[in-house]
Amino acid sequence: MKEYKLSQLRNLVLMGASGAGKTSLAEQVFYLTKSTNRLGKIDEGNTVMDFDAEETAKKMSLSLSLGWLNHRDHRINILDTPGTPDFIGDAIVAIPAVENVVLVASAAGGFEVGLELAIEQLEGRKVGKIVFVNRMDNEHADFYKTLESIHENTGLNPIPVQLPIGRESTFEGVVDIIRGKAIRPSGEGEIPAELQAAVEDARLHLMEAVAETDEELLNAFLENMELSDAQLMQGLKQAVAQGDICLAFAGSAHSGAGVLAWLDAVCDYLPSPEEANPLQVLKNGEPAEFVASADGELLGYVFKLYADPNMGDYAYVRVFSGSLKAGTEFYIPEKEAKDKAGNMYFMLGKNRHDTQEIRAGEIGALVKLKNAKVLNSITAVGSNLSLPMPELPTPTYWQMIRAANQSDEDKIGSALQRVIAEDPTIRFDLNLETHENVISGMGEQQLQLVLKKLKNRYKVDAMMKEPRIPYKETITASAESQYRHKKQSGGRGQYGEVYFRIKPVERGEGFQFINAIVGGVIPSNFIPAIEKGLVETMEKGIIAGYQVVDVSVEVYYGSYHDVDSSEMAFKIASSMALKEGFKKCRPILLEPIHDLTIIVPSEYMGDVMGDISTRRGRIMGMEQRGKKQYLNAQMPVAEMYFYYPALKSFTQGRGRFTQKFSHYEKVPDEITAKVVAAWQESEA
Ligand SMILES: Nc1nc2c(ncn2[C@@H]2O[C@H](COP(=O)(O)OP(=O)(O)O)[C@@H](O)[C@H]2O)c(=O)[nH]1
Ligand SMILES: [Mg+2]
Repeated sequence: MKEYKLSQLRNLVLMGASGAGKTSLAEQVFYLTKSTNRLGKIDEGNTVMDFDAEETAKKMSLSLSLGWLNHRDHRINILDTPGTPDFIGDAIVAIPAVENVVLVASAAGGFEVGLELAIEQLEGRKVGKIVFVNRMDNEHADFYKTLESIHENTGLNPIPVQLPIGRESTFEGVVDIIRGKAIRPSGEGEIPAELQAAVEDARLHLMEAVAETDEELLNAFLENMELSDAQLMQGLKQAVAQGDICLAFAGSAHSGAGVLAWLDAVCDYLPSPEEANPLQVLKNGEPAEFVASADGELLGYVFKLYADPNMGDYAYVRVFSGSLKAGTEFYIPEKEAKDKAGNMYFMLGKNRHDTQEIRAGEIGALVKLKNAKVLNSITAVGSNLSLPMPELPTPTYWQMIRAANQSDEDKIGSALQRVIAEDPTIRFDLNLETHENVISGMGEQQLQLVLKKLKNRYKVDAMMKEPRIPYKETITASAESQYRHKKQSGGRGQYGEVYFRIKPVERGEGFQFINAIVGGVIPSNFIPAIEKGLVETMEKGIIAGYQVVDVSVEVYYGSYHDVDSSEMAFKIASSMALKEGFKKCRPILLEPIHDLTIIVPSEYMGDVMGDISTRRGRIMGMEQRGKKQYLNAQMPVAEMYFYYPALKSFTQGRGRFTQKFSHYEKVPDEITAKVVAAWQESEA
């Protein structure tokens, strides 16, 4: 492979709604630049980027994939991401791996929720962003309306640098307003007469937008009411690299019109890795700036794992500085561990091209790493550098998961680990209260895909169902209780008797055991058995099968038998005394309550607030930010587990939320009665 200088490299991630045409655009550019020799189609399931079996079956991207091409002595790396909100994690993690985000919008689809979500991920990030208005060949395609609707709904203001020539069936190419040329698949020409005025307008609009990003340029612009070509180019590149301006393009991934013109613009107007310097890094854990260079210190980033069942796990890696060479050791600061780069590749979909090194500015894949995972830095052994990592959204959807057949129980663990390592937003925990394995993430589609991968790749049948609510049991009053366990028929007998005072304690105090036995009415060697009887009973639950918390039990009296008393006898007596006493103490259930921040366009606020109260939620406050309302609320987990699908349905998919545990709170009596009855039935 040819050695490219940093200035000849461009790294792009394609983001936007599912169906906008990201994968088709990638396919078209690979074909037009002869990276591939045939044009694959989504509908035929033969594109370069959607190579996974699940993707070809669904005819849509479900996971990030990598590709590259050469154009005009530049090398362009393209990361294609899935547009479904469930799979946003891949894109969030990929953004720091590139200098440029290409927001692919459909010219014909109306405003797209997936695009809005993508744009939200760019807030506050210093990354180049451009809008590619695709599907210009489509019925109802409207370049200007699409840009307007993006501006109106998200506040992002894309400024055209290329204008479409024609639309729908007459869409034939674009005019580049900086170069002043019409560019059609057949070649370059003069600007069509009917577009002259629009091009003039757009050029002035672009100059104005560029001038507004820099004081010196603004003064120059105000003086002459225009910028020189050199001023415009320099200001434009600078503004794009800083993320201060968003350029807009038009094209059709389907016909290819506008696509090569856009690739030219990628080379001419978008920042190279060199222009993105300095990088924000951490030095000994503290924020610092770092100038990346081809012969500088090694610094890289792992942004995707792909578990190929036959070839092993691929780690997709961006190298920012220095060079990662095959056969060398490197360090992962987040793991405080070393790893070794074995074989390495440049990936075009699933096709591997061997390489001996991945140089600064390039993106490649490593295999058989021992320690490195997604969101890890790659540094030289002994380095004090690392990269700040993007924050991931909290889960919004939960399911318990287990093997469908008991015989698969041993296999499911390791297969599940490999599958979920591919998607950084999926979490997997054993819930200590309900003893269920709970898998959580961004939505149903995402978790269903986990089941499919388990089956197709690892031959494990798994099932999911609603998780149990991790209720807890506690009491609201004090009582005394007594139990004598006595069995003295035949053989060695059993004998133990305890007297308890049972009291509620403060929320969060857990279990307190007080030994108030005096005068040896129970010998001290039996006291631990009494405590053990209590702990075991509390773990199992008393009224509904949930852990008992926030209770104090004082053993203050009892009796024993010289021969028949045993630890077992006292354990049983203790357990029985607690069970009987507990029921006299007005027991209740506690349920976990979470803090939610719900983010919706303002027009849905009324519906969202009404719905929260039907879910036993409490509104804690709200704040308007841009076009969105941020609503803080508290909601019981029992309602939150099912909240996301509902929120999506009455906000046309535009609502979302983040959440975290807040506290435990009393369950309303009528719900407690139902939970208790259900448990009694299952025990009967
Ligand atoms: N008419 C038309 N259809 C397109 C265009 N780009 C993509 N499509 C179709 O739109 C559907 C979704 O395309 P895809 O590339 O999978 O979109 P993605 O989800 O953004 O990757 C497929 O059926 C494509 O054939 C385009 O420019 N024009
Ligand atoms: Mg796609």
